[in-house]
Amino acid sequence: MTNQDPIRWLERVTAVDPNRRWLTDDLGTETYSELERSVLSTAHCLIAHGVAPGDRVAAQIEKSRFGLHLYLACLWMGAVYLPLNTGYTRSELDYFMANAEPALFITDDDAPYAPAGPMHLTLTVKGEGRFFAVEPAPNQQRTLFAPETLAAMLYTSGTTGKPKGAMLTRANLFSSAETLVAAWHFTADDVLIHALPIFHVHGLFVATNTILAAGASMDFLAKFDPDAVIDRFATSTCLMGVPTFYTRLLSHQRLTKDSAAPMRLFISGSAPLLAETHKAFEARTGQMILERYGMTETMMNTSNPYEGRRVAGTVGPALPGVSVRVADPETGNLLATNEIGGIEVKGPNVFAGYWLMPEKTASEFRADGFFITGDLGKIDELGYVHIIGRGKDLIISGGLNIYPKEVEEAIDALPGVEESAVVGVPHPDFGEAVVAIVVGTATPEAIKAGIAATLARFKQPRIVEIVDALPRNTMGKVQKSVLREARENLFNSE
Ligand code: MLC
Ligand code: AMP
Repeated sequence: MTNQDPIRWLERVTAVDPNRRWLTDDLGTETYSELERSVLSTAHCLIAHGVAPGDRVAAQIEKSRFGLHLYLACLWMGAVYLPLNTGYTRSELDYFMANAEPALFITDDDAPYAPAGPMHLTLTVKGEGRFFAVEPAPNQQRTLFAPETLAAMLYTSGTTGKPKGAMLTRANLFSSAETLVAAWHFTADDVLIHALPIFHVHGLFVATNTILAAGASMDFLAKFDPDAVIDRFATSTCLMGVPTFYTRLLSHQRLTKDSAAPMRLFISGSAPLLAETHKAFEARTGQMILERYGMTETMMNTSNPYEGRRVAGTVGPALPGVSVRVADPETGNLLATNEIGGIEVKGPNVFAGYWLMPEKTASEFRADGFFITGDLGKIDELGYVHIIGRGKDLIISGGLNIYPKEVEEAIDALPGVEESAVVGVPHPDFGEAVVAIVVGTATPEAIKAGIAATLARFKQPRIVEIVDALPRNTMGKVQKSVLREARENLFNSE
């Protein structure tokens, strides 16, 4: 059991090669033994602040190595790490605080938001702040936690209402990263260009955990910048990104066969990669992007093969140990090869349920333990999964999820608004962009200003249109597909 724990990854490297590089960032290089020391001292500060195993530690902090120390320190001492998108507004945070009841809330600075419940400390990207203004607890042996113990909680929104806290266990984190190391052939010699945020599954678990599990290294960039990423090709081996990374790289002249040659692997996920992007990238660099499919609740489900055919427009077969099937969304009956239905997943990667929502959790699992993803797709004769669409009303913009319902509720609460419909419209940079179609006397400007304080920037509509009425079907339901189709080319000229 003890060997099947994420903290073992760290101990495994420090036992044999303590001076191996963990990451390089703006502050310089950090070795694995330095990482271990930082994780231990951060864990002892958490304990000194009164944080106990099982307590939630919420953090809304800019990306830095100290965020990784905090995450791993939570794992070390058994707290549940709760990372929050830095774009979340005060009202979004109020909900998370009330729902998760964290013992501790950490931000970059003291200024904007002080929640009523938890202790509030600061931790900056330079590793300063009130978090360290405490005498660390005396050194102690690491406690061995059971694999099913909660390790992290990540909020995902829902089609019907408020965000849900997806509970991920130590076993989820461990099995997922171990699977990816093997599937994607990671070794200690790899260097990952890490340009994703670390408040989501992709940047925190798929990227960071896989590197840790392989005992490999990262170039840890504060954010995605195509120039900085291309600069790193010469000294790196792998990039993980959302499709927007690849479309932005493609619009860069410095992306060539030569510049990309030192890299062994480009991975894409979190949103559909257009087949044309896949093909354009191959034509330009001679390398095929490896697309995979995952979800906050399930970590990674499928992946195109490392060796073998990477098929554009598919997300590849189920990863080893993961079962993926397609079923009729209504009846749950299994469908045959190439039939389109709901994608369902089972395996050690699948989460333990939604925080404090047992009924919601139960309704999203089949009796035999398969999780209903809400994605629509099919499995072809070679076992490759094709994602055809979404059963859930969800927009994915630049790899970030937006639930239209949440945006509609914010708009509908404004004066001069009768009703609204929010849809995702094809966008050349973000894949999809948020557009609001509103009935009422309010102006687009007033609506944009009215929701600015309640919704994170990435959820706010790029365009607000005022119309006389929304199209409805005979049942009175708003026809979002009609609204979407009429706007297919809205962003083409951008
Ligand atoms: C930024 N903006 C966005 C946005 N990102 N709007 C919509 N969608 C997004 N994703 C806003 C900014 O606030 C800004 O607003 C304007 O758009 C232009 O910003 P930018 O400078 O172009 O954006 P940038 O900072 O470069 O960010 C774009 C990005 C970033 C694609 C690099 O969004 C990103 O790193 N996305 C990755 C998200 C991610 O990690 N997803 C994984 C989820 S886990 P203004 O005010 O200037 O108009 C998951 C599971 C799985 O899904 O399978 O992996
Ligand atoms: P999240 O809730 O942020 O974890 O987003 C998970 C959702 O992202 C999935 O349910 C899919 O709809 C979508 N997704 C992730 N990877 C892919 C992919 N490679 N292709 C298409 N959709 C994807």
